[in-house]
Amino acid sequence: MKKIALLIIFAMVMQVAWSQEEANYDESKVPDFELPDPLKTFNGKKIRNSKKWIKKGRQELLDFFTENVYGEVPDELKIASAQIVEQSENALNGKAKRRQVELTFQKGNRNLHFFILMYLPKNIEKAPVFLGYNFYGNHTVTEDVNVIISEAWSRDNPSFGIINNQLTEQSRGVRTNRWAIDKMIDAGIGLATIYYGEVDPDKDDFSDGVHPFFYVDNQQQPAASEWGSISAWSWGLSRALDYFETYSEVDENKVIVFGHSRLGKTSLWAGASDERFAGVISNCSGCGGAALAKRKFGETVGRINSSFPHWFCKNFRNFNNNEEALPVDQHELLALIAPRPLYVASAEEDQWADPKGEFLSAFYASKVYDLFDKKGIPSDKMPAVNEPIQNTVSYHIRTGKHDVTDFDWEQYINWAKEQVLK
Ligand code: GTR
Repeated sequence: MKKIALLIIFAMVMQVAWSQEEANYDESKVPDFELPDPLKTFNGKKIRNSKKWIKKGRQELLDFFTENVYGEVPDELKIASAQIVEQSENALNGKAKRRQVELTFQKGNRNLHFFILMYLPKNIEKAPVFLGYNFYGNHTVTEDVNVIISEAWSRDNPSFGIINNQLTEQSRGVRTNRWAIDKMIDAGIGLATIYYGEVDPDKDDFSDGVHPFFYVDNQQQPAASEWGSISAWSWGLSRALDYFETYSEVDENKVIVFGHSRLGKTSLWAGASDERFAGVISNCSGCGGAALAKRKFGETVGRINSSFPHWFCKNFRNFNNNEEALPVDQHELLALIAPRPLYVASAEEDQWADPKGEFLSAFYASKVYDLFDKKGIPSDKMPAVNEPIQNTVSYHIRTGKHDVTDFDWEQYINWAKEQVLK
């Protein structure tokens, strides 16, 4: 008897250890799961029209994701000052206007600054823009020598010359391949980008970035339902949008929020939680982004919460190795963006992010778009590689790895022109 009990305990321990270490990449090992229906309320009532969706379904899903996944923003913090610190009418070989704006936030003796770098088409008075964070500073997205180098903390990356957590001249232009700025400008769309580390350094430390602005008494970190870093980064995107509402050269009604990977999780949450964003793009966002959690394919909830304990709110840990217990899944995050245009993209070699889970999520979210007579993903059969489906909800899977490529931008630009800007 004792032996059997010991064996059972051993098997349980091994199972936990296995689920923490091994990622599943085998479609035949994807568990059977039931996806919650976005058109049913938590207590099982059917949602039949867009009005009911907005009032009831959307609201309770938004509340759930806020309190249990990304975390709530504790309070309001408005822009204290906005200053154009540098500008040119003749940037990018005369193609575009360049603006660098410093936003400052203040509370007590705390200050936070972040810089928005903008390239805007010259011939448009009020330009639509793609707004997205970059990973290593604004000066990495272009060779332009005028772009200010951020002084904020950065993850080291010796291949970009980033050591001692400091960005330097050596990393100028190292990420131009991820930002097809010329193509955007040629299409009449500007780019606004921010270094995400200025809003919240990407490390498990809640003493820096925007989080401490709201601590009460001796609080050292956010409460279990309060914001992790993804929610803090989303907050920053919304503040950039606040700025555009006051700024004449950007059309605040045509801001398309974009992000890759962890910053794709961020663009989705920004688009879901702030309905002012006109369109949303998720590039290889994976777990905690577009990918369905219940498939447990590639990265899982337990894995992401242990590798990156600061990204989500603490309550999300209740679902570590326990995705079955989630009353929602990520297709419902996507549905929160309806009826606004949404683009989900994957890369064939990015199995860690579960391309199929990202696709199915867009497909199941389309049900909510139907309520608004907006066209989503018409079938649950994945399209062939490099063959985009472009509707109000769009999807593509391209060849290649976890990255942002010219192919991706060409699709986003076409879709933006057709679905967002028309
Ligand atoms: C990975 C992480 C992914 C993705 C990626 C990134 O290590 O597991 O969820 O966010 O980082 O942001 O580059």
